[in-house]
Amino acid sequence: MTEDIRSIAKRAPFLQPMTPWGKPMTVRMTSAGRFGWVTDRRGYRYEEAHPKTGQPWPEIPPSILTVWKAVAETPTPPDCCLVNYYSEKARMGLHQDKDEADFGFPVVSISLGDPATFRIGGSNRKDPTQSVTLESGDVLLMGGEARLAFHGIDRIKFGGSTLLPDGGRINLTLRRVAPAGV
Ligand code: MD6
Ligand code: FE
Repeated sequence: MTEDIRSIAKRAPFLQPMTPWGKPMTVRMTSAGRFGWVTDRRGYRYEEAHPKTGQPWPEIPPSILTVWKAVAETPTPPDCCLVNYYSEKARMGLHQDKDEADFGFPVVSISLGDPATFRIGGSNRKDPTQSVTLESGDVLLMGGEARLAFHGIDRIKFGGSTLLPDGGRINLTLRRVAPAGV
């Protein structure tokens, strides 16, 4: 699967996303599938082309689609695989994934490389949170009531895995952006 991610990044280079309020994110991102998730001064959204190359995103590799088929409990395929790369100091603030059309579809996440402290709460930002360590190979599904739970990454344990030659962590999140049948 790491080879497949390398070929995605070759055609759709990792970007340093900028939040709508002008702060660079610490995570590097790219995508595969019909839609890629992007953020800049114009806000968070899905786009059908890479913002730098102008090209469509690469297809989602079969090795990654297999994970969705195994756990998502829907015949509808995902149309976005967001690829996040965390280097030593990268983190991701508490957020909800809610730019998709139908929250009946889950978000399926695959963690690779260094372990990370994942924090998850409820559907209100102020709800109490719990932390869990995501290790390389872990698959996490957020569906049903948890679909709109706030979540984020507090930190990674840099060098805690030897999977990636330069260290760090990759997280893949598979989503269905468009409604079923579109
Ligand atoms: C991460 N994950 O694990 C960030 N979103 O690096 C997410 O933001 C996420 O793990 C939706 C569903 C599952 C996730
Ligand atoms: Fe998320």
